[in-house]
Amino acid sequence: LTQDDLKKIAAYKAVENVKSGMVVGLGTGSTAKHAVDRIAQLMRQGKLKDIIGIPTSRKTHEQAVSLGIPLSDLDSHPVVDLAIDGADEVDPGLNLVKGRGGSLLREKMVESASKKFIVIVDESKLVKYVGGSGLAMPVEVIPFCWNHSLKRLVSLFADAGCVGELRKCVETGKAFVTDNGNYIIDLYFEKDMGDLNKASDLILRLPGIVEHGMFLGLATSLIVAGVEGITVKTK
Ligand code: DER
Repeated sequence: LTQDDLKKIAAYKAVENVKSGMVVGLGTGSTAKHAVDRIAQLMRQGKLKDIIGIPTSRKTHEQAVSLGIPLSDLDSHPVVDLAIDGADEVDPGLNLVKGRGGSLLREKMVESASKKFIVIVDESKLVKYVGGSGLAMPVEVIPFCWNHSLKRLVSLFADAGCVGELRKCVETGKAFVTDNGNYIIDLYFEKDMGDLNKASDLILRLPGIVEHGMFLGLATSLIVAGVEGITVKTK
């Protein structure tokens, strides 16, 4: 079983929760891609009808259009029945790190408007604490004085051994620009940052910060696909 097989297994399991007539938040990333494919497949088979998709990125919007999934947005559907999305990290309390694909802002807007939010991951995403993978915890910032924002963010978490860097496009070497025209500062932590809600408040209080990639208390259930099988954890 490859990692992508596991992602597909988790995604297909999550889509069992999609019922005809639902407004469904469509996630972004390589795991969520399988869920979107599966929804379209069930629609083609006539097993799912009257689905309205709310995409969490331009990329997912394009995928859904190519698959013929009818789409809308939060202006027309301020409450979403079910969102299905991947994550970069999941801690034991179902807190997430998301956004390594750069879509965290629209993902968080959709997922915070959803009655149910199922996170789909392969087992490599499980961590003991948020930031524990040693990989990026993304923060979306306005481009204006991004380096100032970077320094203020890093100084907030100095005792967690935090460093930060502007996310760049591999091809161009230029700053990565999100769907919303903003930049991303990737933060890396050596140690646990402690109280996550406090950390979230500190980050969002800084002028120039748009949103961060910690999804606290948003997920309502978790589907993990591992080599030993699937586990489902519901809050
Ligand atoms: O960027 C994102 O938020 C993605 O959902 C990410 O968290 C998971 O991406 P993956 O399924 O490709 O690992």
